[in-house]
Amino acid sequence: MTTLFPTLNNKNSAVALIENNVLITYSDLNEKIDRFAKGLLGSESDLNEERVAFFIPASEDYVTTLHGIWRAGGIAVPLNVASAVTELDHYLKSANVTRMIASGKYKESLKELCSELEVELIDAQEILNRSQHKDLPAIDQSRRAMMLFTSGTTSKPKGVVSTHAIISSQITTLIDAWEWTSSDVVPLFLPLHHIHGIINILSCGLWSGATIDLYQNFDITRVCASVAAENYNVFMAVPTIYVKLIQHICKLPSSEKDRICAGFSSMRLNISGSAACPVKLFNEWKALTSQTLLERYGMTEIGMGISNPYHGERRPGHVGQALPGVDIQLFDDEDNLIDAENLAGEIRVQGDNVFLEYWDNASATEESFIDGWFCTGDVAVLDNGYYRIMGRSSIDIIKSGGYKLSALEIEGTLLTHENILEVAVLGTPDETWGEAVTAFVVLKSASKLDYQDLKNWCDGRMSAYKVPKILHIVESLPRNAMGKVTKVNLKDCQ
Ligand code: MCA
Ligand code: AMP
Repeated sequence: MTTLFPTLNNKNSAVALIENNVLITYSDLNEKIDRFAKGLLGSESDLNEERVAFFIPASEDYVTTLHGIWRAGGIAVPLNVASAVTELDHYLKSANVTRMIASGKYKESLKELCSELEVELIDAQEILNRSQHKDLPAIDQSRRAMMLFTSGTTSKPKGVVSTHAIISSQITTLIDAWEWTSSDVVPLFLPLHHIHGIINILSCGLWSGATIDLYQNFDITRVCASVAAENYNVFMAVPTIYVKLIQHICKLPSSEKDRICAGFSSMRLNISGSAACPVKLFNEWKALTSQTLLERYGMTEIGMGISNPYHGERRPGHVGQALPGVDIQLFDDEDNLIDAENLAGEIRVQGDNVFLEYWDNASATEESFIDGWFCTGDVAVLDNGYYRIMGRSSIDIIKSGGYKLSALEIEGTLLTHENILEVAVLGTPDETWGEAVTAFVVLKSASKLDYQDLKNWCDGRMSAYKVPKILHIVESLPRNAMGKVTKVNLKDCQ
């Protein structure tokens, strides 16, 4: 039998997952994954990198499905359960998915789409009940294991493919750097279709033999109660969550506030990532909880690349240094390596952590590498030995609450509104979200549109977190001599 994670075996009686206060041991989870993998295989001996999609919130079923697909030799395609169903069409088609796993209300919501696309929609439980006695395939580490979708900028979202070896490298690097152990207990409330939730929390936790307390969404009251009860010793979140926690905690009566702050203070580690952590936030969190946030930098295509140290100086406004085994260099616009401090350049990455390919898109894969370096599109400087992120090379990428959003995708949807003639979308600075999706709209003559109309119209047409937070109706959009909208000029039009 192939066990890809060393802790997932029949002898490990430690608690792997907590789901709604129910404790699930590693051995129970292992047995279930085994059964699931065999049920999924049916009469086949190996899924041979079939893309199996699943639409499952954080739960034992999610973990069983992910690992079951891995053990059966498939490529796991976890989908965002907060997506508008219309957005899933592209993912299923571009990954050539023929089987999708979901249950309950999630399964219901997919019935129409799956039948239209001739995708078989299966309940996780049904697969477990199908169990057959057979051997599982031996999985070579070089085989493809997972496909996560990155937001498209100029094109539709692309499937980022990683092998088992890449995933192992991403996990073990972080376990060493952040000193994960089997005594760790961590809450997991981030979505499970991105690296932050899947690799940094779920997989590092399970690989280490730690305990993961599962949340189906960021339930701030429950999180704070568990922190106050000192249930956790590690906490990982995006900056927006720390902002929300500060706002929430500071409104509470002082006895409750003190218990929650003491809970955070007693932890061994609080990490922030997925978006820039403002220095103000770093300082406020420290003042409130006495925790020095560890900020790190990553990307779907590379896992984590740069991190402040577990021991040593964690410098506010900086993401730290290259993680062991990850090569990081900055390059200028002419592709020359920058070997001096305080000169801005694009972050490029090499290492065992870097993804294999964009699925079925050799040209996009090729374009994203220069001389073997993966080009992130993020701009940074090296400042006294630590990297500081300066921004992104594309104004069309928005980071809102840790989600990377494509301005062009949102514009494309808004343009189908009958009253909208032209639209430009960009991220504008926002204390809570980092950047707020802001739409500048030119209306068709004699048309009207207010914010609430737009918000209602977006419902079901795009994921709720992509819906513009701000609407500006403008007479025209600024354009350059070539007729291209100059979005930078819009920043002044607010
Ligand atoms: C929710 N809303 C948002 C966002 N999330 N608006 C903009 N941006 C968002 N990210 C809106 C909802 O549409 C809703 O609007 C209102 O906020 C309340 O929604 P709710 O779901 O209750 O909010 P929440 O639970 O407080 O969610 C905020 C969140 C969530 C927990 C910060 O956005 C989140 O989980 N973000 C993390 C995403 C993540 O894991 N990213 C990592 C990818 P209305 O009320 O108007 O309907 S990056 C990555 O993996 C790389 C490798 C890395 O470096 O880590
Ligand atoms: P994604 O492609 O969704 O995985 O998002 C990755 C992007 O998030 C990176 O390319 C960065 O732009 C951004 N990011 C991640 N961590 C940080 C950080 N600590 N500071 C600034 N930006 C970050």
